[in-house]
Amino acid sequence: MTRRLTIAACQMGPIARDESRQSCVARMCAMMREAKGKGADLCVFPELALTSFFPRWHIEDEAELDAFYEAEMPNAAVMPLFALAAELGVGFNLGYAELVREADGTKRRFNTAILVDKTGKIAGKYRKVHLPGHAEHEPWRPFQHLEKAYFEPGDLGFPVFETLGGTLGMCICNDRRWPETYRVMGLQGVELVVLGYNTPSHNPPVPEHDHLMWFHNHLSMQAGAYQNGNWVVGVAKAGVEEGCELIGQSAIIAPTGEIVAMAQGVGDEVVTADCDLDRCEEIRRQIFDFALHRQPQHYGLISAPKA
Ligand code: CDT
Repeated sequence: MTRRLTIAACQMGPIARDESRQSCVARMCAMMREAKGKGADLCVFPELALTSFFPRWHIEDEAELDAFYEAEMPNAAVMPLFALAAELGVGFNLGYAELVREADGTKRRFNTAILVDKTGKIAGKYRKVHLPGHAEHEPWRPFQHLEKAYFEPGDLGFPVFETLGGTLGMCICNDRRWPETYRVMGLQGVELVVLGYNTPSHNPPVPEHDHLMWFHNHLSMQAGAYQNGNWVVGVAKAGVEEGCELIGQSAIIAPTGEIVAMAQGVGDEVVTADCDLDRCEEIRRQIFDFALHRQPQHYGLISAPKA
């Protein structure tokens, strides 16, 4: 059986605040068809791909906030994407805001991603662990980053899934900057990490880093790929969204850390690469043989509870 997957990084341009789910799904379906035409086995879509990046707004009205979340998955609005995946035989990764209603009526909110297999069945779910930004309204900022108010940290860990002929894992946006994200999946034998992101080019607390946002994006993902010997596919929502510039640079990265394909623009764009999952072994056997070289007795601090 072949261990090669053709992966499509399906970057999205801006989503307006009033753009409907149906419109976003139609854009994704068009990209999935294009990806299939290029031989894709898997389409990777951005973080929170069904709505505008709403943590940039301070939203006090609960009903208004709830409108950005999905109470079930799949639902009527996204069914065309699930149906198309099954029809074409293409898997996909989709990020969305998840609203869970507990039996006692309590609401829980997560920044979530799912992996859907080639039959249109959900094969895996992940909830974002590292939530950036702030929990209170900070009016001095030109735009907010209220992920800490609108989501709770994911409670599923970093699971990996046997699907599409390989061992796949997910993370979401800020997670890609943390080495632990990749290592925890690497220790479970992950071969492909897929992720979506919404990264503003301006970071209000440290504007002196603004010119480094593109560099840090690739630096993190290339390091995660090389240091664990896995493929990484990072996909942006890019362009000027509601006045806020989001970086592009969606990339497919080999286990050697090399970028093998990258988006050219900041709009809807499909970029594909032929990814041989067996290449993970090049790194895992020759450089980072975990069984042979890791020294976990010296790594205790990493997993110790926060002081
Ligand atoms: N969506 C998301 O997690 N965005 C953050 C912005 C942080 S500013 C450095 C990110 O890590 O890209």
